[in-house]
Amino acid sequence: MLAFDPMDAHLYSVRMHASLDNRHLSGAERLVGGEGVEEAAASLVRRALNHAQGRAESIRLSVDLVDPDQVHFGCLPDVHTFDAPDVEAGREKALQLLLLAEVSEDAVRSAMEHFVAGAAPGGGNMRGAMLIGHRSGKRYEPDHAKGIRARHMDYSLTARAELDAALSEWGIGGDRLRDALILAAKVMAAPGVLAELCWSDDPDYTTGYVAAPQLGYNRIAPLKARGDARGGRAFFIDEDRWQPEVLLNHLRDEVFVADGIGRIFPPERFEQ
Ligand code: WAQ
Ligand code: MG
Repeated sequence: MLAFDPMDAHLYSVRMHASLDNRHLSGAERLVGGEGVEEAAASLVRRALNHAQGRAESIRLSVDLVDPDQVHFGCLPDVHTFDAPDVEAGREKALQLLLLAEVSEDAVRSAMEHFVAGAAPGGGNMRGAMLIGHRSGKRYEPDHAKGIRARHMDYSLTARAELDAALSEWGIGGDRLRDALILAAKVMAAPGVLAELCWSDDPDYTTGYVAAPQLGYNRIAPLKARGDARGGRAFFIDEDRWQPEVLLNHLRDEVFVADGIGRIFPPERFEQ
């Protein structure tokens, strides 16, 4: 699979962006040593060509050498999975978890209302995340269509293999989970971020999550109804402490490689 040796001084970012009718279809990134670039590029192209929501019309690949001073290693959060009886119960569970992470009920409701309405101007999906004030629920991201995008994160070869093995014991896994988990790991390490809420804009993917440093990565199914093509991401920021430049530098420019996994808990079914 991926070739990545932490001692390799030459780390490359290999990024793929696929579009259809000038719309974003799929995007992903791998961080690999020089000898892994070719395979990473091939696997990303394969992924773009096999996307469930249509055949890519245009696929762009970029390969960039990463500044070694920007590379940080860290562990993945614990993974919990909650199966809710319905969307309402799932969202209530998400609210309860976010309250534990010091996010106000107003801020949670604000984020969810934006997801439901379509958080981009005109009611579409955003390309990145909203930045939501933890008390006021106010939006701080400068561009409401683009949002804030986190990038430059991946698993080491061993962490990826360990994760896949641990997840498969409970019959879970896949690209989506892997991508969301590594993104959440980077976001929860960001200075000024208290928690994250996400559900996909893919109409067939109804599982979402709440992530926070003290709570880990909490998958909740369902957070939306099947067939609903709206989704989003909110990074809840501590309005008393966050510093825009520091946060954006972390999310955009620092390079995060997970070289160890957390605990994977068995899926838990709950009733209201
Ligand atoms: N940085 C910030 N926000 C992003 C990024 C990014 N790199 N990529 C996507 N987003 C935002 C954007 O607003 C999308 O509309 C929204 O997130 C949802 O993106 O089983 O698949 O890629 O544990 O559709 C979560 C559960 C799956 C996974 C989430 O999100 C699991 C998912 P999607
Ligand atoms: Mg999507």
